[in-house]
Amino acid sequence: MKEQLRSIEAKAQEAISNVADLKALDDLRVRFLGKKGELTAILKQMGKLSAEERPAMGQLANQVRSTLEGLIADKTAALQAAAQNARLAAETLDITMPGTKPPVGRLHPLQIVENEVREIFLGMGFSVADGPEVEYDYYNFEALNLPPDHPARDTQDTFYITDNILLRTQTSSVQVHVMETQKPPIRVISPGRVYRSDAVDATHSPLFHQIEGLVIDKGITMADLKGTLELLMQRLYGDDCKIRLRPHHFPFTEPSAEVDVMCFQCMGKGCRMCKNEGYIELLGAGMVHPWVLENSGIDSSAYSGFAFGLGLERIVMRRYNISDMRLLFENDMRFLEQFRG
Ligand code: 2NL
Repeated sequence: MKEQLRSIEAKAQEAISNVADLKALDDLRVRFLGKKGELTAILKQMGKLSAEERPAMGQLANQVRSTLEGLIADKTAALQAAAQNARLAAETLDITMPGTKPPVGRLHPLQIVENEVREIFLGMGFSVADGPEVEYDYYNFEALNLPPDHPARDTQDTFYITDNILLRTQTSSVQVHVMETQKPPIRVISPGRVYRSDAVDATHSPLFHQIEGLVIDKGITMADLKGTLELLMQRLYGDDCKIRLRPHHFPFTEPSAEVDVMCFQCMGKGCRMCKNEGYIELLGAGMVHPWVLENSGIDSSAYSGFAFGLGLERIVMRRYNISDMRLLFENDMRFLEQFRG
């Protein structure tokens, strides 16, 4: 029996030292020390021993049991520590690693330049006026000296909702609302979307953006018009930028002018970019026609004013050297991500 105990002890010691996980270790505990375990089986045979042998054998059996219990406890602790270390190693967190950046949107190039133009005019004491894109024919055409049969309507063919409701072709409509509701002095700009029934190509889009300006006060002259637009262009393109006015015709202004800006590539000398002109056409302007003032209830004998309209796309394309207007409307992220507002 003594040999049996020693042999169980040796077998158990060997098995415990080789075990690799807690589950297997617990199986060993059951196998050797459990109710139906090998050690228990031996103890059940104690009754067969003589009274002299029994105490020594009992002592030995208890010693073996406590040795094995001690080994199992140590092994449990060792396996638990190893498992903990493995987990710590696997879940290591390097807090010096850069985080994952959430994608951040940016302003559209049209919005970047519109904001710049807004700031420039706010600095000159203008306010910003807003109005409907779906507009009455009256505000878009008639109030601006464009009666129903006027030939200039052909160049601004638009989308009609009904006979007298349409998508605005210019933001002048907003300024007619301003003239009806505000008394001079008036200093406003009206940026916004406008529509024309044009086919899409590199320089045309049925939807584009305009910024119009309107100033009405006593004693406003063409000099105010030129000074204001010159300042705008110098803020946009640099202090040595010059502008040039050429006579033109718009139904809503008299006199009217097309405004050219000095080519920044050749500084007015003439190059490929400006087709040897030295200047590039950028916007239209003029003194508000007296009938347009009167249409909106402003006394044209007391007040005068100037107005201008510029296409935002053209300014943006010049600024960023963009050759095709479609790029501004296709929402291709590879294109849009290049602009910083
Ligand atoms: C262009 C340039 C222009 C205006 C817009 C305007 C507005 C009012 C009264 C008079 Cl309320 N004029 N706006 C003036 C001149 C030019 O736009 O090329 N338009 C077709």
